[in-house]
Amino acid sequence: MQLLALVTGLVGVANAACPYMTGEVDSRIERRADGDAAADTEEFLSAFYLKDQDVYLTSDVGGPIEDQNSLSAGERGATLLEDFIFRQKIQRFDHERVPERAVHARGAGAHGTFTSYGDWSNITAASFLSAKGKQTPMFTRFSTVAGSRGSADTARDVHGFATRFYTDEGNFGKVSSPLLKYRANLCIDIVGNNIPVFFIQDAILFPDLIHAVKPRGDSEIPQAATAHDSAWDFFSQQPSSLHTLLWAMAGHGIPRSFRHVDGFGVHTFRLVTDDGKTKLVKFHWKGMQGKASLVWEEAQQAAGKNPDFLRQDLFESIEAERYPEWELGVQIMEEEDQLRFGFDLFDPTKIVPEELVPVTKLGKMQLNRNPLNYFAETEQAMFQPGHIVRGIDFTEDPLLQGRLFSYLDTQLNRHGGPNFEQLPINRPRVPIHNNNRDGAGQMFIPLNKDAYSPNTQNAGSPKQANQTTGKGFFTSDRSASGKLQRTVSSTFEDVWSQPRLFWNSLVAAEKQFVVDAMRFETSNLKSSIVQNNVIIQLNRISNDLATRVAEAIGISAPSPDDSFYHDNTTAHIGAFGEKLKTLEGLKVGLLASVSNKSSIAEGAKLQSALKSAGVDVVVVAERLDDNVNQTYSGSDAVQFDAVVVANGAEGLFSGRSFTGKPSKGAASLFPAGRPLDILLDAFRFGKPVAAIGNGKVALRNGQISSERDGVYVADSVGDSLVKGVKEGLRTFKFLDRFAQD
Ligand code: HDD
Repeated sequence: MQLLALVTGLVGVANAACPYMTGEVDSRIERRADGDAAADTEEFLSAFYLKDQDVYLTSDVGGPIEDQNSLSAGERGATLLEDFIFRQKIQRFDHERVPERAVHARGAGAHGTFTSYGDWSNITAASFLSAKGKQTPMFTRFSTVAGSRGSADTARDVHGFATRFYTDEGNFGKVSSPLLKYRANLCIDIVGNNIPVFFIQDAILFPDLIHAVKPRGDSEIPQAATAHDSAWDFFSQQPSSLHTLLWAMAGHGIPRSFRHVDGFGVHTFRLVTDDGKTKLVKFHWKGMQGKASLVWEEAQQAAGKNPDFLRQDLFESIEAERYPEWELGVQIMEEEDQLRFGFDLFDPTKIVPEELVPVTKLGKMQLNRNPLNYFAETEQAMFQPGHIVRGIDFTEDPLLQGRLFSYLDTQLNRHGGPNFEQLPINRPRVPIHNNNRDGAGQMFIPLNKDAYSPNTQNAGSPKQANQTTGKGFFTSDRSASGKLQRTVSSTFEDVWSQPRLFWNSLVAAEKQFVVDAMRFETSNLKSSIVQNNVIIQLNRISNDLATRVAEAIGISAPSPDDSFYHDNTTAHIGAFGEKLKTLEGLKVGLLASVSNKSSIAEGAKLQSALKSAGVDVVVVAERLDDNVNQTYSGSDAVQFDAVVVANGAEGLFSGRSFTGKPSKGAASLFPAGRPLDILLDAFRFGKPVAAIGNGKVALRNGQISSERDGVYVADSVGDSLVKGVKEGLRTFKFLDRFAQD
């Protein structure tokens, strides 16, 4: 509180004994500060909050101002250049944007807490893993890769999963400012994706990959899509991309929500103990919600109906105090295992199958605080794989090595100078003691006039820390030597066996989704050379896959190219076919009618039955009314994870949408046939559907057999309906609904 008053006073905003704790934002702030490690983040960030209740408008330098009209010479006269109020306001507006991220521009973030499951000092000196129950504040940002900042959330893409830990690693400097009263905190970022592998093996190819995937140079088309010639030209010329591509074409490219993805650090990293012993590890974030994905038609609809599909889900879940959680795990390997599994652990296009090395769970992340300002927190969060702490070290993976340069460079570009680490969301919560100086936007006032080392003038300070004194950062004991060369390691050459492992491991329906996705993408290509090259590459993974895609684009079935064929499989690799672990935050649409009040009353009954599972029931009717949440005109199947037709609403479902005529009176309230469309779309998108009492007429009109899996019929909202809907939601997608070649 004292801190808040200090800062608000400094920036000229009226301050009292914090008179602002009212309203939506304030309740969020209060919730943010209630006892866990994130309260640390909260207290720290609150020093920077600007609150505008009951104060006068001021200029940027603090004088109270009026800004309703610009200053002019006479009532009709020209506007005067001397109007500094006008100039400042317009100029600030003109400078509101910073460059969007070159990739991963579209995203959403949240604060959270990491809790260690134990004392892991046997494998790492990292302090945030040093004790059971130890909590560390975090900030996590999810994203898509290819689209611009305003692109639709449900474009098919790899999804970013960038996590930052504000850890309490070892800087023990003297605290000199009330703004810096926090114990030492240092950031570690695991900047990963929801797919465990990457397109390329050498960072020097990253601009080529991104130029190929991004829109073409002349028309800037297409937005957030890979279904164009340059993308597939690159993929088929650079077959290291095939493995990641296959994951993206499967369900992982179109997740149901950010809450329903797993995350991966992708590279192999090193963990280092206090006495310098190293292990090689792959980082995993295992979602405690389970994995769930959309299907392509649904994702396309969602992109138009609600471009904010993913960010809205995350934001609303956290607001509703349904906090998503992920367990941080590591696959632990020895230095001598680098080539042991038949591939190179430093090749980022490879997974280590969990049958070979199981995942050891180290702790849990819970996301429990929404940002209070999107720009200041999420947009200005600047992650770097180079942010590591003592106890974690890099490896020779050439993709990782290149990233260590690129992220720092990109932040310099986005912020326009080197002081981006001083922004509240990026700032380590410690007094910074070094001889780095100046630069645009310096927020500190360094008092040491002798900014060099070694020195005697400042009694040798800042002193050098080392492993025993000051817990200095240290690098593991590794060496590098070799003849200079520009080459791909021979241990990186086989880029087909693992895509085949992935393909072999999918359930049949998800294989079909991959085939359908590839057909969609390749049928959008103009170049038959590129199309042929794609089939050649797919054929090195699987003749079945290649043949099925080729058929759709008029290319004759290729003969098997079987050098890399095998029958191995691995578990839990697909996005479909496994039950959800929790139903929290899922939505059921109850399709009701205002002309029959009892149909609407079923909403409350269903809601109370599903409440304990965290499922929300949304009552839909012709128009807004008591206990009606939304109208048919504002509703679509993509908004719901299951759809239930209420008893008494069947009159709205007369015949198929393209032939049926809606009943009189309702016609002007919603597009013709919308209720039936919602039901039919829900069914064809694989969702559970149900009917209560006469609501089954709607199923009949839609030619949906109540014998099908995931279709539930009951006389009333009772145990059997609720059990069915819950089971249906857990299954999430009924895969028999999708035709297979
Ligand atoms: Fe990257 C952003 C993930 C390879 C260059 N990357 C970025 C973000 C994620 C990833 C999640 C968004 C962070 C945020 O939310 O702000 N990138 C990856 C993964 C990779 C990868 C998992 C491979 C294992 N990236 C990669 C390479 C390069 C980059 C090889 C360049 C040589 N990535 C960038 C970047 C971005 C970025 C251009 C854009 C914005 C930013 O860094 O902060 O520097």
